[in-house]
Amino acid sequence: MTSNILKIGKKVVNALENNKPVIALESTIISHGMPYPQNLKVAKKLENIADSMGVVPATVCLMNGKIKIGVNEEELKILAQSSNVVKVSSRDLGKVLAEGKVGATTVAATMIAARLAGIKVFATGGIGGVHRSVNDSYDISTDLIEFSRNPVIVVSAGAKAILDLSKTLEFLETYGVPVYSFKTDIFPAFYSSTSDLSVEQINSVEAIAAIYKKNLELGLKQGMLIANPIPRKDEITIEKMNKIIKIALDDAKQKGIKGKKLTPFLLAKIVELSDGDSLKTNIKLVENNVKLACKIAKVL
Ligand code: PSU
Ligand code: MN
Repeated sequence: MTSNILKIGKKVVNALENNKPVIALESTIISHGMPYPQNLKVAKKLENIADSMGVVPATVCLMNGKIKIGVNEEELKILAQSSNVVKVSSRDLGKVLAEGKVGATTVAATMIAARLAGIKVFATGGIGGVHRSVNDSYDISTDLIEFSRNPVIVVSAGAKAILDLSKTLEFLETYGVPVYSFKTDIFPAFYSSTSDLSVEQINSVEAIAAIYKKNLELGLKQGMLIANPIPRKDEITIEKMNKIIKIALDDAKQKGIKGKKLTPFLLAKIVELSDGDSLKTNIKLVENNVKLACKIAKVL
């Protein structure tokens, strides 16, 4: 289904019409999750990885009052460089479209866009979730809600370690969202391949596709979270990360940073505190997720 609110790139249209594999990619990670110029390099690299695997990449963003599904190099540059790009989650979509501003889509908004365009698989770094401060702040990412109402398979390195992972998993369970870890029963913690939480293990892309198809047959609207641990050689251990995260969280609290600014603030602070190591890890894990998403898209 297309509508005039979508502007789908030629390659993506062609792939969707001919039943060729497509994956969606988000743009908040480019505009608000990583610093320039690494963000631009990463955005291009992710598209290249998909291309080289025979899968059409569809980076999603908002421009000129349309949801763009698939962007060109010029548009990637704007997303990476401009300081006026709005972080767009579900509730911001209508407003930013009405105003014709440039918007970078979060996991939540990208899932909506993927559903509208008929894209079934989406790769990101780490999804948003229940924040550790939830008891005071009530901060729970809309990403989790959109998982309950958009039938899209999202490949993520677990959930961002800045979150309360246990509550994040409980929330997803309450909303009926299937969560599987790929080739392990441990739920990974973004920068680290392990955590003290376990989820159901899934061992093949065929098994993922089979479950997804059954869920569609059942008329279920929810998506699916595939947790893909970062390779051991690229990880930062959870012990090391927890120390850094604690300092970043304290800093955010002291500065009174809340709402949609919190996640970008924490990510940037963690890059600073880890001397850039967290950025390298972040890049590796997204690349790893794109590869798995491509394999899933090919069997679907
Ligand atoms: N994963 C990353 N970097 C990011 C994000 C995810 O590696 O910047 C973004 C995603 O777009 C996710 C968003 O949807 O952070 C969550 O923001 P919030 O907690 O405000 O819902
Ligand atoms: Mn939030």
